[in-house]
Amino acid sequence: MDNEKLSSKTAGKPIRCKAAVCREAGEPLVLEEIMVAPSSPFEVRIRIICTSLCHSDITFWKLKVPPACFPRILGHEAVGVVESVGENVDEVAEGDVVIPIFLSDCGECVDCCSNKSNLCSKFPFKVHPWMPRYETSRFTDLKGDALYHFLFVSSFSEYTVVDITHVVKIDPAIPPNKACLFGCCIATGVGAACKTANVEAGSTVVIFGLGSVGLAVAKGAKLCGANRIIGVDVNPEKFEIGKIFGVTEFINSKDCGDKSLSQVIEEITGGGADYCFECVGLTSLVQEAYASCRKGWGKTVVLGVDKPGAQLSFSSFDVLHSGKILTGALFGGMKAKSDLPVLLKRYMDKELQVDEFITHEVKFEDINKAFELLTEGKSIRCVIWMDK
Ligand code: CXF
Repeated sequence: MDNEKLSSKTAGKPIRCKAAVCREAGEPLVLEEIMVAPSSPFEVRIRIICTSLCHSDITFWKLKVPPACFPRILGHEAVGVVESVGENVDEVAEGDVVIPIFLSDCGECVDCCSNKSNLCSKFPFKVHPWMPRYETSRFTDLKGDALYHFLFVSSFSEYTVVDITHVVKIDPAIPPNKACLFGCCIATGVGAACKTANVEAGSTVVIFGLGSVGLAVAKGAKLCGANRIIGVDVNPEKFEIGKIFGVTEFINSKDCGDKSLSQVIEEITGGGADYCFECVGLTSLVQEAYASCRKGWGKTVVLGVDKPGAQLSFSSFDVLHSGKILTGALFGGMKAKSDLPVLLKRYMDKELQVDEFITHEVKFEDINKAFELLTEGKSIRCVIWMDK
């Protein structure tokens, strides 16, 4: 090991710290002391400053079938400071502020070298219990038993270890409670509108589901100059909230009478929307979104996470005759290392505001409160501070 890299007092040694461990599906997280091993080569050990809670954490917290596995350290939307780095890491150094990202950007594979994809094939995205490179865990409980990782991030711990291909160095001037949101929600929603769909100025956008990702899509669509941003949700309170994020019209999907949602949308848009975004994770809604976009050029982007194995069904005749595009995007199609810094700059330049996403902030010991707020639909984003 390079001596220069052993500059911090803790580098190269295991760290004992607090983590919120999910020991059983759907049960409150258990705050316990754990051991975090030092980074192996190409890895970075990060002291988490704050993390936020995303719906995907809830999905995998509740899930009882594979890829669920316990005990696991969840959390994948965070910002932290590099505590130490393993061998062969030159891109970041101790003290750097970083965002760990659930998608790898190795910079070497065909996909990372292409500007057409953000899906690394060296370390493909999976809901995996291990570190990507060595298929081992860096976490153990005080009995010495391994704790599983989550989405290569596991931010519900004071310290975590992340592969360098999953780490993005950021401007330390960015407020941490805002920075962490860029680790999933903002990048996913804004990226989906600005990069995956490449929404054209003057166009009509429909967003199915006004949760945090849907609201981030609205922000992105507004940045792109969309003319109409139609929000669809079952909760009428979401319209007032949506307006703050750029939503211009609202459809309550429960109030469509004897028409289907897509019939209502086709009527009010005069033939279908230019872009549809499914942000719930329901196959039936993906089908409605596809049916709601305009023949010839309509594009539907799927962002929601449905249950494992959920299947879509389309008539092949309709697909042939519609000329529509259906695509999915992880992380909004954004490349962690090249696109995220550009988005963060747009935030720092005040082109993109994100303050309104943060509805709650809690201390680490109150992390289960964050779960309650999100499951009860009371929060958009609840930031969890590790040391406050
Ligand atoms: C992701 C979040 C992590 C699980 C898969 C979906 N969302 C956005 O890309």
